[in-house]
Amino acid sequence: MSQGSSDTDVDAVVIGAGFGGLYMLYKLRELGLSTQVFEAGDGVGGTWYWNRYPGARCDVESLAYSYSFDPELEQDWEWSERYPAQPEIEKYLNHVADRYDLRRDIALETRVTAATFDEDTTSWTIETDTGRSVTCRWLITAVGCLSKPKEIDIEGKGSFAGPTYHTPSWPKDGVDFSGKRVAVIGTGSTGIQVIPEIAKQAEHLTVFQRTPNFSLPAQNRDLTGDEIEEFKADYRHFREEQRASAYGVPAPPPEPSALAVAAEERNRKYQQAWDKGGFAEFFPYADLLTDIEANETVAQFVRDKIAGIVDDPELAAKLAPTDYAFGTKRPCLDTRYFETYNRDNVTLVDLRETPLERITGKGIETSDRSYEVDAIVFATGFDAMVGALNAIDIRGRGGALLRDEWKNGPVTYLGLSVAGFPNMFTITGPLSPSVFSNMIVSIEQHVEWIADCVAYVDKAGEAGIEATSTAQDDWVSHVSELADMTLFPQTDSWYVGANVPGKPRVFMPYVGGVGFYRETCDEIVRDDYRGFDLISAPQEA
Ligand code: NA7
Repeated sequence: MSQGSSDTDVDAVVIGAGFGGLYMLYKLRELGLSTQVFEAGDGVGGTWYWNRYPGARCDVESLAYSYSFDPELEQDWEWSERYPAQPEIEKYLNHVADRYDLRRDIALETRVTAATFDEDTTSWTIETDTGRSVTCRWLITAVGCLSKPKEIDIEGKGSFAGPTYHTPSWPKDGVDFSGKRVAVIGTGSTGIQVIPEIAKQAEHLTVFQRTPNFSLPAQNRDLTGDEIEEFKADYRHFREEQRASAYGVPAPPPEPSALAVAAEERNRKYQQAWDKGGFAEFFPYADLLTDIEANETVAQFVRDKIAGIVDDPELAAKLAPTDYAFGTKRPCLDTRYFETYNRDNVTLVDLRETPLERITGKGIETSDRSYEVDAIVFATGFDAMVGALNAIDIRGRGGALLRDEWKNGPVTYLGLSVAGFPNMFTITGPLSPSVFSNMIVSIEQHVEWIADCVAYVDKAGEAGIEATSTAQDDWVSHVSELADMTLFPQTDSWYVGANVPGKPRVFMPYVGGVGFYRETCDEIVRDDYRGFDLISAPQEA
């Protein structure tokens, strides 16, 4: 047991049993801490437990989107495809849970509803929807960045007589759309993955698009035994490169400016990236996300591709984004998404021309007509970055409620810690690289940093640790100054909360890159946890 704490039921509580929660449990056990993980789902996997809609697939390559903490695990596990599909990632996480005997400390089907800090004992009381309550010294949230679905903000959403499906809570047994007229609302990463799959099965698919998205071909395929072997032979080196990279995916260093080279040369590079598939090589110039003119070169390249794929020029124009910079809304990776619109059984409804007015018993009404359908699929996104944390009544010093502290947008120190909420850590919390990176690289870095911090406090014989508000203010300013150097804040995206009505407009990820961020976090540790105060254990009477 850790020292310096009051008597608590367990040393640590971790909320969530996805990639973050599972590894956190593993690390806390390594430190000898007793840990209770609470997970709302009836299985482990987090994002990859819930998002089981047809076509659900990660857009980071499987060999990179996996744990690096155990070289034996990465050697033993065999990925089958270049980009892993949901069932394979879920299987991987179940394997991890079994391999390290993690399940005995995970309470499934248990949602944390409240967490309250007690200043006298430097401990937390955690409450759940099953009525179970636990006290702990350390509270670690591993709730995911895109895990709280956005409330469906469409009039009449409950009035449809047929079945409705929400992509983040897809039925485990799947859905058969054969012979059905299906509507899909939403064309973000999820819509772009689900639409080609439903189109293959449904009698007719009508896609309701509000904002077109830039999407690139994944060029997904099966991995060959030889390439896996070759990759695994140098895995450790690859992991080093991941950690030092900008997005947790090694990429060639960018040239300074897209505008400094001839159009033919630029297009040659974009074409090369297009053929290769994925995002990694799609940003070959450093100014693509800082200079709108430079950005336009790649945006136009993708628009031309859409025009080349979609047979009907009018339809192609509707599918091509024109009013925001490429990459400033999360770009998507697809498998034959634009090609799907060449099918006879697929119709696109452009909600910018004819806005969606309401859902009725029979289907969907826009400003000019109604569409009768047999099933509706909502792929309408998430209350990103803060939604899952704000859904819990987290009370820190003086009973302050976290979501009140965040009413003007999230404030954190390093995206890891919040002033006034001692002994609480937020894995991939807002204002850390998180969604701006290969999540697994960021998760591992946070988990290891948190474990080191807990060990440091224990070694010092102290009861806890807490971010100072000065350090937090400085971090919040730093994150927003970095973002302001880019084109990101100008676009209405979930990065700035623009997809959720009433959400404060704050750019929530850290854009300085995971390599630089890691160095900053490590430097803070070397500086005796600069920006943190230690909390002394209460004196015995
Ligand atoms: P996104 O990217 O937020 O996409 C949601 C889509 O749903 C998007 O096209 C929205 O249009 C659309 N939407 C949302 N609400 C409505 C209403 N009321 N009417 C019409 N259309 C609506 O979520 P995803 O799940 O696709 O992807 C989230 C992330 O998960 C993704 O970026 C990856 O990182 C993984 P809008 O753009 O708001 O006009």
